[in-house]
Amino acid sequence: MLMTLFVRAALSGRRALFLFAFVFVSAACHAQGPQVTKVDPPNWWVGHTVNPVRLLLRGSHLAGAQVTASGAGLRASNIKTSAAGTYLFCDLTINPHAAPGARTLTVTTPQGTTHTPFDVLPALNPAGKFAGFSDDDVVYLIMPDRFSDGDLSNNNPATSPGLYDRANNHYYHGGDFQGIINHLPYLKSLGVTAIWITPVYQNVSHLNTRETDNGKPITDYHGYGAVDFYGVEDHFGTMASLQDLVSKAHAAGIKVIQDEVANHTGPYHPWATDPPTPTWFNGTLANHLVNTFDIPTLVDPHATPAMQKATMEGWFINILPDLNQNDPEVARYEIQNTLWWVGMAGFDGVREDTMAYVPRAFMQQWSAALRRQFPHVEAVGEVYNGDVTIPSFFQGGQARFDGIDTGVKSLYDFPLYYPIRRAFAQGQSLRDLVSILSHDSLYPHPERLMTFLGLHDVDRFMNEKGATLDGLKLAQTFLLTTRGIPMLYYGDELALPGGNDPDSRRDFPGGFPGDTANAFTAQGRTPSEQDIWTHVQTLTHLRAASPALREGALATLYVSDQQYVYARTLGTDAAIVALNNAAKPATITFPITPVTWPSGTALTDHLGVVNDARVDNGQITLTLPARAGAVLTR
Ligand SMILES: [Ca+2]
Ligand SMILES: [Ca+2]
Repeated sequence: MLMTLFVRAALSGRRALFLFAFVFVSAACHAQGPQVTKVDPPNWWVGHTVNPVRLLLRGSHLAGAQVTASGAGLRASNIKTSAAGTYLFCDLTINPHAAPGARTLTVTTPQGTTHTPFDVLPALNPAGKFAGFSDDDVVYLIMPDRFSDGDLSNNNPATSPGLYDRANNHYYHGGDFQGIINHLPYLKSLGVTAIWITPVYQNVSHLNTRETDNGKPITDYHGYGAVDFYGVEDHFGTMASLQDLVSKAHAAGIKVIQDEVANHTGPYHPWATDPPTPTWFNGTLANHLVNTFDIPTLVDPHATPAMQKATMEGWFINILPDLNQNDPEVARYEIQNTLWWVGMAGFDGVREDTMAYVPRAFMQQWSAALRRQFPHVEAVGEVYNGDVTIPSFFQGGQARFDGIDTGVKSLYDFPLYYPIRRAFAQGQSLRDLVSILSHDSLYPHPERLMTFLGLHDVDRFMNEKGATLDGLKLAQTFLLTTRGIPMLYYGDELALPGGNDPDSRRDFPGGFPGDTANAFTAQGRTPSEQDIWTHVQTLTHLRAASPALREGALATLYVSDQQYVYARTLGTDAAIVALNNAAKPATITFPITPVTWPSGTALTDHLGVVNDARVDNGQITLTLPARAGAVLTR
């Protein structure tokens, strides 16, 4: 910090002018030969489905440059340089028999030559990686900065100093990959089979003064402000520690889903002031539209492109530069970037942020490329809207009126999220849940929807009006027994409170030095935390043990304002879930068809609230306690 102040003070006066003059004169003396400061991607694989790979070099004096690759098996072609001479694109063809190893790219102009390294990697080995995810999984969302600090040495990196302050909820708190590694046994014990980690791209290394809170600058601890799509955020670790996390998660039977952003860059990305092509962004820093989030126009066959323009091309919160995927160079860069991260880290799935604001034709091209290289890797898209007719339009598996099938098989179930909150927190009718589920035929694959009761962009469940621990447990019972891929937000297994972002992103208790309680252990949890935790664990274990609860058909057996009973059936496996959302006990009778349990069958309630359930001539009569649910099997 002192050092930073000193440098700033030194640069603020006449000395800065002197330094500038020195650098300028020095560069002029060196005849302006080409310089390369960055190569995206820095490496690629032999035998990859993308061949040639398109390279983007950044530097200076690159206008008109030629590129040759030294060493066997590489050939550069289709070179294009930017007018300002700060970018060079080229195709790099990798011979299928090329030996893996270090290579050198030689960049030449009439003024000089420079060399830059490029690595050829061995063909990707899919063993134990790239597995995808499905309704057999229980997903757990982690914000790396807020989960656990396992490496104190990266809290205030020399390359991005002054951004660490646990007392400021807009600053980095020290959480990292090592913290997640340390708590893989905790996740395993909870019954988690996949983690979704928010973006790990390198974000800006200084305060963000363009996006402020009450006039105060913030940091991009959340990871959504990439300044380098090929860099790992230095507060979280390195590519090596990310690879370590993924391989240790895999060894524990836990998959890893990467969070990526194709729609925009962070405000400080170097491209924002110097784009690689004139059409790299929709608009410019000085002159662009603002995203109006008018998603309904995107599914409207009668909407004109003009009506959709601001939503598709506007800059998110007027700050984040909107990438133009209709520029083929952008599309190619972004597709390769996705394949690079999956290949490098070994991810099993990709979460696509703000998917609706990216052209559908691009999403189709992107998901096809992903599937070509990684046939099992799945993508989950964020279409932030509660109207079933809207997210369903974006789900892969079916071409829509525009002739496009996005190929993105999973989507977040925002339409089900809102009634979950209204019913189980606010005590409103359960009929709303049934009503949303009744529209499932609009989705090509309702079983692939990722269901949730909270995530990092909304208030915590416990901050919802009317929320109680019993209500949270009911919501979790529903989430983990209905159709779809259940996703848990870190800390909801402890009923962690939190209002608006960033309050909803509080540190996991026990994950950080000096924490007074450690909720990673049973001894460190309060009795009510332990109660919720055990409830979630019971449900994940039930789900793991029952194919019907994971993959079974969903059948509604009984609905009233505050009671809801449904069955999950798969072959001979079946479970019946009965929920009472009322503040008083309820006695209900319902038919069990399509479940075929014979009359007289005694049933077990795995949540321990009903102890005498029995089938009687195709019906069950149950008395449920106030605000409680039962999961019944034979
Ligand atoms: Ca740390
Ligand atoms: Ca866009």
